[in-house]
Amino acid sequence: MNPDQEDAMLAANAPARVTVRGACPHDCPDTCALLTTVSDGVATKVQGNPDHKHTQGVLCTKVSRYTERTYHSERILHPLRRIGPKGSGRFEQVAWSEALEDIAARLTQIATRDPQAILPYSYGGTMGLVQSEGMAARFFSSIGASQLDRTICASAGGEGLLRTLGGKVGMKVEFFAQARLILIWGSNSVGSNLHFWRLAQEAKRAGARLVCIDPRRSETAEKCHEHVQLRPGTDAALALAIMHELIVNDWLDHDYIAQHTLGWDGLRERALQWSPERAGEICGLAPAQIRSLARDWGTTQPAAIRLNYGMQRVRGGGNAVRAIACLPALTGAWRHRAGGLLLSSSGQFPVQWQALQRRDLMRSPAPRTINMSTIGDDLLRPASTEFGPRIEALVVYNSNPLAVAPESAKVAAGFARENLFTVVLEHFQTDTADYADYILPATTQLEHWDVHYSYGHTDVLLNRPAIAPLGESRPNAQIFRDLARHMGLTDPCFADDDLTLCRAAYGDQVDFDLLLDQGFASLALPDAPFAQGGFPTASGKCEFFSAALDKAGMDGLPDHLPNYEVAGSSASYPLAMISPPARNFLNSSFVNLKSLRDIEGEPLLEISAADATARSIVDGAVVRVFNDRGDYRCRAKVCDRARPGVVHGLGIWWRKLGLAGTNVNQLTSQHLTDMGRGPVFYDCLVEVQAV
Ligand SMILES: Nc1nc2c(c(=O)[nH]1)N[C@H]1C(S)=C(S)[C@@H](COP(=O)(O)OP(=O)(O)OC[C@H]3O[C@@H](n4cnc5c(=O)[nH]c(N)nc54)[C@H](O)[C@@H]3O)O[C@H]1N2
Ligand SMILES: Nc1nc2c(c(=O)[nH]1)N[C@H]1C(S)=C(S)[C@@H](COP(=O)(O)OP(=O)(O)OC[C@H]3O[C@@H](n4cnc5c(=O)[nH]c(N)nc54)[C@H](O)[C@@H]3O)O[C@H]1N2
Ligand code: SF4
Ligand SMILES: [Mo]
Repeated sequence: MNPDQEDAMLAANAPARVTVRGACPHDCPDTCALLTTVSDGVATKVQGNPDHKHTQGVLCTKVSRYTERTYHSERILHPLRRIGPKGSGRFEQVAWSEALEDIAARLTQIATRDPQAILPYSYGGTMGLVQSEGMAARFFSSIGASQLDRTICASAGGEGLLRTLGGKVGMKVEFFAQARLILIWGSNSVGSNLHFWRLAQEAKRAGARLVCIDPRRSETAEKCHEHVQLRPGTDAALALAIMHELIVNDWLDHDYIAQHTLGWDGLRERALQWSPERAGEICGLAPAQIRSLARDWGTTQPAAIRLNYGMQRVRGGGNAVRAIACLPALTGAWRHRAGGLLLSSSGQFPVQWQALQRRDLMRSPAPRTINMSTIGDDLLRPASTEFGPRIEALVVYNSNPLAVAPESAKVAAGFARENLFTVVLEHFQTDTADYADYILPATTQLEHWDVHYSYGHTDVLLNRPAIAPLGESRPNAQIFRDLARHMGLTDPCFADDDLTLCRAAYGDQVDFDLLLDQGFASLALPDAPFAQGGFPTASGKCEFFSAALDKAGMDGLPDHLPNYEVAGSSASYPLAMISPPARNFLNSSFVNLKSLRDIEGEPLLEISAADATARSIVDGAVVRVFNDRGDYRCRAKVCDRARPGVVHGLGIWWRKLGLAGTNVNQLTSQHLTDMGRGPVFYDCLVEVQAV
């Protein structure tokens, strides 16, 4: 049966019981291969594919309940038009034709004045190449809309990696199982990178030592041999002090440094300024712990670092990633396939971006770019020569900015503007959808085609639709095709169907028949990518010194940049707050699934006994967490997960499902990182009070 026939069969609700191969769409490094059981056209079970080596038949709790999400009684199944005030969440059902005609007319009207007043807003709701920016990019380029700088997650670390290793490249994840030492750095793998954690366990059973570097005593930290509980935003200081020790003890691979790195003399001089005593002061660590960590790194082979994005959501995030990414080259860890570093593997996929997204359709000169991390300020900005036109229309898909973007009070005020026209493509009536003029019902991963890359392994995955679209829902790509037609766009690229887009995503770089057949395909990559150097930088070396950064007027060498909001610098707000993910939510997705919300209970603030006692806060009390940007109510959890001086507001609750209509992003700021223009969610001072 060819895929089209299979589609037809599914649409016709053939009574057969079938198992359909798919891919998990979520913004998670594991990119699992799914097997969905379908009986009489209804998906009854979603499981991990046992044949896929990275999935091994295991899914996380969230996605093993995928049918609960798909068939949720609150799924949006019809186009909706606003009937109440913005934000009130009151809508009426309308026909697709009416919604599309009206939206096209409104967008056309704005575009006639200046198409840059239209802004797409999207992120990682689905990571599929087709249903994320596949057809959407073609549409927004063609109409001349403003471009969106998609910085909200990984851009500081991404740029740090680019300037050091040359891109989002690194170890093959499977070889972590053979390492003798693993530093799990800024990552709660148990919660957010489960399949990596399994490899780390395998290494541990074979005798490896696991060290977790994290301000929070996370589910992962408590299961490692050692927890290095540093203050938020001090990772570069720690990495530089490790280098200091590598140098003074001569735990260096001089040959690797000479042949495959750039800028050693400068880095050596910089690192020698970072004694464990100096770094210890900043990090809040005993110098002896830094010395022993350096000894472990300097004297164990093969040694590997699993870095994750949790440590780069602070002012110096880019520099911190640069400093850490230097460590494997100093000791020659890259010589072994089980040594080196992995932050993201996504740069290794041969995605045919131009064929898929057709950026050639963009007008010249290119429209302005708006940073998604400052959407609060930008929605409130009037027209000006520097900024350009005021934002008059927003098309939101695959994202929930009211919940996830920093400084929510401003985001909410922006979305509440009566003269802003907002369209939201969604599965559910999220906090953001409450502010829409139109909500358009989107299909879920069980209902559409897509093809995936991954940032945690190196396999391509194909997702076949398992069931027919529920209600009147349509795939994102279909909605953008429909809008293109209603706006009179005639380029033949708008006729490409989703399967054609799936093929275009990798062109002849991946065997599509293999994908159709088995659902996944491994990229052909060397086991030890930088054993003999060959980094994808301009110099071909690991760049301790970056000429590109230097030329841009920045420090060419990595350094520690203190947070914008350093603990101890404000009498009013003495506590540093980080807001890492709660294990059973994925960003703000799944918060509306009762069974998962029941596990998480209520929005929590983890606080140390010392800080709680000083404020007469008892375990389980409702507290007010606040700073000049706003306040947030949640329940205090007095526990040793938090070190004194640091509190953890676990994320990311829907505002309307929290205790008082706001969530943790009411407190975060719109400051940006040193590199990559990213948000600084974990660089945030607060005070806490019992209520
Ligand atoms: N269950 C679940 N899984 C997820 C997600 C989710 O929300 N829930 N989110 C997904 C997304 S979008 C991403 S980007 C990825 C990765 O997302 P990450 O945010 O990296 O996810 P975690 O690994 O859960 O958390 C990072 C860890 O970094 C720690 N941390 C905070 N500040 C610092 C610091 O300054 N230094 C150091 N060393 N550590 C710090 C936090 O305490 C936390 O334990 O995970 C994905 N997987
Ligand atoms: N305070 C704080 N804030 C954070 C973070 C943090 O750690 N702390 N983490 C940040 C990070 S790492 C990230 S990546 C961002 C994530 O921010 P987002 O990418 O906005 O992630 P979600 O909150 O999961 O919202 C995704 C939405 O897309 C919808 N969706 C899923 N699939 C589809 C589809 O096929 N079509 C359509 N139309 N919609 C779909 C889902 O229903 C969901 O509402 O949040 C950031 N915000
Ligand atoms: S969210 Fe992550 S761990 Fe869970 S099924 Fe998806 S890819 Fe796998
Ligand atoms: Mo993310």
